[in-house]
Amino acid sequence: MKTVFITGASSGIGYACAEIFAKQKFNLLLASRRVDRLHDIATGLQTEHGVQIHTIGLDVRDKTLVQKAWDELPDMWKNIDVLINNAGLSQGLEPIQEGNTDDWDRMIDTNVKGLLYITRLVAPLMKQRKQGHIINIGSIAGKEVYPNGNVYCATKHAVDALTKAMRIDLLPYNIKVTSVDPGAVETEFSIVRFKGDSEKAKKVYEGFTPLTAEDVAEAIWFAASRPAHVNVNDLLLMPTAQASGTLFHKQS
Ligand code: NDP
Ligand code: 8X3
Repeated sequence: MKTVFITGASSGIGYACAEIFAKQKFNLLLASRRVDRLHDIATGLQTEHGVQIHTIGLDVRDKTLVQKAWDELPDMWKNIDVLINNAGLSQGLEPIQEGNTDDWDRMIDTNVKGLLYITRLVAPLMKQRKQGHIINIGSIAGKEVYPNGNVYCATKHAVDALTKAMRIDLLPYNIKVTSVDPGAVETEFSIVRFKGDSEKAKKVYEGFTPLTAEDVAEAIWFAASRPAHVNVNDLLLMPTAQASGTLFHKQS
């Protein structure tokens, strides 16, 4: 049985990935800060699909804790076939001159440094086993920059650069590296961006049909399930009603 490691599995795209990979009979290693949610998810998926599931309460920003969690992980869980670097967030939507520097730290530490800390631990074992697949969740925000998106867009551009860099560095070791880059997906993303303001978050998705977390998980599964000789480098996935980071065809 293969193992997938999903960061940010407590909601949205990460949770949808947990469901789809469980259905495909992968064992699941699930991480996020809200460990209670992970336990509920694990119980549900274990009952439904009979796969093995291990949960880790983890803040990917904390390098020391990430290392400790890895050191304490039973060996069988370290043989990861697919790593989905999904944990991420946006905080605030202000012009650069008004930005909150704590928000900037949170985004850079989670979306860039967290992804690096996790990859640094998983990639050496993939190299040793001469197999593996790293799937980084980028964004349309990693392909273009939109008003007030400044630091979030910068972090997703960094993910785009790191995906390309990983593909080069890991080339000799039969390790696939993919970026999956969605446009607007209705998850907890906007609630987090607007710091709990659900009304403001809901407005983002009014007047058009956004992607669902399941749509994105299906694209991720497509990349993960190609034959051994095929790598999906980059998969940009948009709602039909979205043409760019900010251009939507909305019905009033
Ligand atoms: P959600 O807010 O629903 O999920 C985000 C997940 O990341 C949660 O499970 C959260 O878990 C986890 N997470 C956040 N910070 C940390 C941390 N410091 N350590 C560990 N886990 C963390 O949003 P999405 O599912 O939409 O987001 C998933 C990814 O998709 C992100 O990288 C996001 O940037 C990207 N994306 C989202 C789009 C969208 O429109 N929704 C579009 C393009 C890309 P917990 O809070 O329990 O730690
Ligand atoms: C999330 C999508 O358009 O808010 O990455 O940047 S967007």
